[in-house]
Amino acid sequence: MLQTVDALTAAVRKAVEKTAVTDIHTHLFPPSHGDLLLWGADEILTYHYLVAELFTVAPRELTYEKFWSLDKPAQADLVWEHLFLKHGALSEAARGAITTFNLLGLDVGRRDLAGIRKWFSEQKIEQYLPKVLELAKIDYAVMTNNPFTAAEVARWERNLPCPERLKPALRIDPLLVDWTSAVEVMKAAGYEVQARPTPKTFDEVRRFLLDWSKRLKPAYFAASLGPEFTYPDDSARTQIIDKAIMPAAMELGLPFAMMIGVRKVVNPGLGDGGDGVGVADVTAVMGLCQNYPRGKFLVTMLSRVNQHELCVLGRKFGNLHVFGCWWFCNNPSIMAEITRQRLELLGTAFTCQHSDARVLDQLIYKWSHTRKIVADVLVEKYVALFAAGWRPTEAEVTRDVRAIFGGSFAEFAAK
Ligand code: FIX
Ligand code: ZN
Repeated sequence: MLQTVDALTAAVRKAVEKTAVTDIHTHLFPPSHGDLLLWGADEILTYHYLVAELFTVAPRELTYEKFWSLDKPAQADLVWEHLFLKHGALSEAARGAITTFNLLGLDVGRRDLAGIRKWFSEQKIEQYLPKVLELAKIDYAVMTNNPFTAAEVARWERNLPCPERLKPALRIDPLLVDWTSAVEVMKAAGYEVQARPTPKTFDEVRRFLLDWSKRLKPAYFAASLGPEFTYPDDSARTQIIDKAIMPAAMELGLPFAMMIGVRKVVNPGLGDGGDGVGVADVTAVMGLCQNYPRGKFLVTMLSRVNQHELCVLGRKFGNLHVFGCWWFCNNPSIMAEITRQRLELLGTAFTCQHSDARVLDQLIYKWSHTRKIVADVLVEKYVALFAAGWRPTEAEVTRDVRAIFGGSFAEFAAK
C-alpha cells in the first residue's frame, strides 16, 4: 500500500512515465511503403500544423504558390526561420519539434539545423522506427489505410512487409463524404456498384469492405466526418452506414471509429493544413449507439464544445468508447481539461490520447507532452482519493494508467 501522499504521487508519475501506450490512430506507414512514411528533420518542420502557423507570421510576399514551389528543405528553412528563430517556438507543434530533437539526443540548443539534418541522414529507417517506438514507449500504433487512395493500394497489392508494431485500420471516408469517387474506385476494382445505391450496390460495398479486411486485418473501420454529420437521416449516407458499413463491421466484430467535426479545406492554400473545426451534432453518435446495441463505436470529436456531451454519451452506452484529444484539442490546456472531465465521468473507460502522428518522429513529442499532462491530472485525482481514506497500491495505479493508455481500448475492441 502507498501510505503517504508523496509515495502515491511518485508512484503515479512513475507509472505514467513507464507504462506503454497503444497509439490507436496515426498516419504512419510501413517502411516498405517507401515515401508514404514521413520522417526526419524536414518532414518534422513541414508538418502541416507548422505550415499553417508559418502563414500566420510570414511576410506577405511569401504566397502559397511560392511556398509550395519550393523543395522540402527550402520549405523547412522558412518554417525554421520564422517559427523558431524570428518568433518564440511556443506553439504546441513548434515546441513539439524541439522536444523531439531533444529527446533524440540532439543539441537543439545550438540551433544547428544543418547538424540536425546530418544526424537524420545517418539514420536507417529499419533501425530508426523501432528506436522511435521505444523512445515514445509505444507497444503498437494503428495506421490509417485508405483503399480509395491509389498510391496506398499499389503498396498493399505488392504484399510488402509491415512491422508487427504497426497495425492497419481501414479508412473509408469516401463512402460517406465522396460517394461518386468511391463508386468509381470500387467499380474499377471489379465491384458491381452504381452511383444510385441499390441493394446490389450495398452488397458489393459490403464485399469490398470484407475483401479489404481480409487483406489488411484492420483494427477497426474509420472515417472522419464533418460538423454537419447527422444520423439517422434520409440521406444515402445513412443507407450506406446501415446497409453496408455496419453489417460488415458487425460481421467482422470490428469497431467503427468516427472522428467528427472537421470542416474540410477552409483554406485550400494550406494543403493538408487547410482544415478547420466546427461544432458537430453529438446526437448522430447517440443514434448509432441506439440503433446498434451490438455494434462498437470509437469516437473522438474535434470541437472542444462537443467534449462534455460526448463524455456523457460514453456513460450511457457501453458500445461507445471515447478516445483522444484530437488535433486542435491536442494542446496541454485542452488535453488537461478533457482528461480531467473524462476521469470524472468515465473513470478509466476511455483512451486518453492518440498521436495522429503523420511524421514518425512526432510520436516522441506527442507522447512525452501527453504523459506530463496526464500525470498531473491523475496525481490530482489519486491524491483526492487518498484524502478520503483510500489506499491504492502501486499495481492498481499501473493498472489504471494502462487502462487509459490503451488497455480499455483493447478490452472494448475484444468485446
Ligand atoms: O482525418 C484525420 O485522420 C485527421 O487526423 C487528419 O486529416 C489531420 O490532418 C491530422 O493529421 C490531424 O492531426
Ligand atoms: Zn488523423
